[in-house]
Amino acid sequence: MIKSDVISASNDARAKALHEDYAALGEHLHRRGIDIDTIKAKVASYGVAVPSWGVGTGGTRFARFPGAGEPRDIFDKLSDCGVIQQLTRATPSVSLHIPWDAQPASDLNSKAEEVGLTFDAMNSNTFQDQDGQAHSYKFGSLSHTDAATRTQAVEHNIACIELGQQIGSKALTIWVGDGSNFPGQTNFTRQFERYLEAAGQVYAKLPNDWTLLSEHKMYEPAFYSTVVQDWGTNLLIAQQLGPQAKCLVDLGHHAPNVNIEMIVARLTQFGKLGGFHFNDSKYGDDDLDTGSIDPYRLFLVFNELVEAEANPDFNPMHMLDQSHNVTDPIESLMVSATEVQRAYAQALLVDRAALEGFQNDNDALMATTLLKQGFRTDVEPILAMARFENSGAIDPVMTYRASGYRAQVAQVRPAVSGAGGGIV
Ligand code: PSV
Ligand code: MN
Repeated sequence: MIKSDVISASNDARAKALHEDYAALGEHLHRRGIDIDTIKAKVASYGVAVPSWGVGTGGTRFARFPGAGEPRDIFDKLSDCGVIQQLTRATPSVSLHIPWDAQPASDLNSKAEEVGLTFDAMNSNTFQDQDGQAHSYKFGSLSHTDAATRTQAVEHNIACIELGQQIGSKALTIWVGDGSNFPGQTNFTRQFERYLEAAGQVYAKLPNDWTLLSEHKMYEPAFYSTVVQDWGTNLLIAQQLGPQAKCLVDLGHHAPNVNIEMIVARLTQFGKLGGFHFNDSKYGDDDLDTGSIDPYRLFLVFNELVEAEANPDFNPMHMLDQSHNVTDPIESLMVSATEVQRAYAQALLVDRAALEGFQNDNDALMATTLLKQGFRTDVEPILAMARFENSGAIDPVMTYRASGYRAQVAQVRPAVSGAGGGIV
């Protein structure tokens, strides 16, 4: 964790300017009929989960260039996640990936308590073979042609639920890489039947207060066809399995230019939007930092979420899912959490009644200008004030750099070597 005097010193240097900026923005918003403190309160209570796997340097299939002081295990990862929460106050929970993070529940719980975190959705992994497992996932997992392989994948998912129950998680996210690489390799229908049957066995073991989140992705690692390739197939799964099954939307899992905010609206309308993996992308599943490529799209997604907020049953889970290759993962995750909060704050500024009026009058120009007005508003003083009042850092990245955290942990975490990808 970061020493509190480091945070105070950093905040002391910035507090006067923040108060001035906050007051100026408050006046500006007041003229627009918006109470800044109301927006700040909503932002302050907003949280997005950090992916445990995000705090290590990712790497591509070409190479991985590890940074100094990389976490050695889930306990180091939780320490890093604790720092992200300490400075941003926007990331109160962590989403685990099993078996990468498999450890006794009591150890996970005590570490989480020590660093002030809780556990979000559990992520199963049947896209990789694990030491000691009997059957390979080379040709699929929940949809494999071999019944014993499917059973192994089902049992792994059930084990994730069982561990999750002991650490306070309330959701299981299933993403499978199952698919095919050649036309003719698989029978699309039979493969999906097998998937539904196996996923149904997992669903049957879901505790009553849990959600099963199914995550679609267009391609990769399968390059010709993927079993759960889009939101349509995902919706079929969620409808087939039952009311506790919902769809998870990873922003990077669509073809370029797909209207993701509209997918969000559709799934919301039918009660099947279960959660998000936030990230950004330029070409494919790039896992770039949230809001780094297309912040307007992120805003438009939040515009749909704010629109749906009035429904008390609407409570999708929010998680980041990123891979960091050229930045310090802690810095990237802090900035990304802030970007998600920013999109939320900007969407809250949109006058919904006025928007509806423009829509009903078919005044396209005024409608879109109104949205843009929310997006163009610099809400940084709101975000910074929410952090400051919540004992976080006015400027998380500069405070983190001033703390020397990375150099300190590097002294006890041995350097790891970069693995080659072994590719073309
Ligand atoms: C797959 O690309 C994915 O988005 C899934 O959420 C996985 O759990 C995660 O990335 C980590 O590999
Ligand atoms: Mn994902």
